[in-house]
Amino acid sequence: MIENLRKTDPEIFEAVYNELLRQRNGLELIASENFTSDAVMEAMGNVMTNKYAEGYPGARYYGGCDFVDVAEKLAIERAKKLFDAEHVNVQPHSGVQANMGVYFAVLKPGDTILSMQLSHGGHLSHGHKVSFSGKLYNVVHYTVHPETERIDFDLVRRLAHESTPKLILAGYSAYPRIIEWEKFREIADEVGAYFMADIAHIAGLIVAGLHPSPIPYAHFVTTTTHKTLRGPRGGIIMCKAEFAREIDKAVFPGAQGGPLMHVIAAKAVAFKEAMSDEFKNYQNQIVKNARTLADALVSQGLRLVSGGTDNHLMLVDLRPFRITGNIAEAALEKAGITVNKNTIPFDPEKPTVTSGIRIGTPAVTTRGMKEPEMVRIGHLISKVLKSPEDEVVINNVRKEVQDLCDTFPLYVERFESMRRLL
Ligand code: DSN
Repeated sequence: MIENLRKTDPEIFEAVYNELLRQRNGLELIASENFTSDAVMEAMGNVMTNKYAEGYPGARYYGGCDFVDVAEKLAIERAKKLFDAEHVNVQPHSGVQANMGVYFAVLKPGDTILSMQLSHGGHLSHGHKVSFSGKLYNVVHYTVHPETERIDFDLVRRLAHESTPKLILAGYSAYPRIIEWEKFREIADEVGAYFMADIAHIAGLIVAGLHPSPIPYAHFVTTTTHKTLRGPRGGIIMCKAEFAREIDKAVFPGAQGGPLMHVIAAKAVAFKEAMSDEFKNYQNQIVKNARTLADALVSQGLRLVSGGTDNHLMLVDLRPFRITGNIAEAALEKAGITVNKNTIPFDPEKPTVTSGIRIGTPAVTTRGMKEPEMVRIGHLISKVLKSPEDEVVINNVRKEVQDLCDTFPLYVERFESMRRLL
C-alpha cells in the first residue's frame, strides 16, 4: 500500500523512509518512546479514519457506526480487563486530553490542584503555567525531598491541609521510583480531595504487575497508550463507575469532537497484545535492562537521581562530568543515541540547559536487547559524555551503535518494502 504514498507524495514518502532509517539505525533511549507492532500500525492506517462517530457506542450522533462501535467496545472491554477498571473512556486523543477530561469532569475554573512540580518530574498538563491547566486552575506544587530525591510526603500532606485542593495528582514523566498511591489517597481523604493518578509512563509495568496499580486507590486514572504500553499515540481515562457519566460528558462534547476511530481500533489491538505472556516478559526485561544500564552508568562515575531506578527510566545527574543536559543530548545524538535533556530536582540550570538527561529502556528492549547490551550502551554513553566534542570518539561510538542496531534489526519487512520503491 505504501506505493500509493510514493506516487502521490514523494516528499512525504521520503520523510517517512528517513524516519524509519533513523529509528532503525539509532539507539532510542527516550523514556516515553517505543516501537509499536505492525498490527497496531495496520489498525491505524485504514478506512476507520474516514468515520465520524461523535458520541459513544450505541449512542452516536451519526449513522453508519456499527463497525466502529465494534472497535470501540472491544477497546473499552479490553482496557477494563487489563487494568481491572470499572469504567474506561478510550476517546482522548492524547495524554493531555485525558487529563483535561478529568479536570473538566470535576473542577471549575479557579479550583485548586495539588501536583508535582515539572522540574521535579511532573508534567506540563499537571498545572504548569504555560499549559491550559495552569491558566484555568489554581495550582500548588509539591516536590521531591532534597536528600532522598523521593516524593516528600510530609510536604504533600502539609500543602494539602494548607490549600485544601479539589484534586491531588500523582504519576510523573521523570520519576524513577515506585509511587505509593495509597499514601496519596490517605492524604486526599484527610482533606476531602479527589485523587487522580497519571500512569502514562508506567502503564505497561502496572499491567505486568511490576509496579503497584493505582486503580484501588484513585478516583481517576489516566494514561497514554504509546509509552511502555506500546500502542498507538493516544490517551484513555479510567474511573469508578460512579464518575462514568461525568467523564464521558467531559471528553465528548466537553473537550473533543469526533473520536479518532482508527486510533481507537489500534488501542484495542494494543490492549489485546498487552494481555499476552510475551508482553509481561517484555515489561520484566524493560525493568531488568533499566537496572543494568543504571548500574553501568554509576560504575562510570555518573550520579543517578535518588541513587537508582525501580522502573523503566533513570535521571542522570551530569554534574560529576561537568557537562550540561543540552550538550550531552546533542553529543549523544551525533553518536546515534537519542535521549532528552531533563531538569534534575533543584536544578541550578535553566530548563533549556539542565543538569541532567533522562534515559529509558522500553524502546531498546522492544528490539530484543538485554543486559549485556545495556552494559555496552552504558559504556558508550559514558565515552561520549566524557569527550562530547571529540569527533573521533563520537565516530567510533557511532560505529558501535550501528553494530548494535544491525544485530537487533527493526521493522525489517517495512524497510524492505519501502526500499524497493526508491
Ligand atoms: N512527552 C512525554 C514524555 O516524554 O514524558 C510526556 O508528555
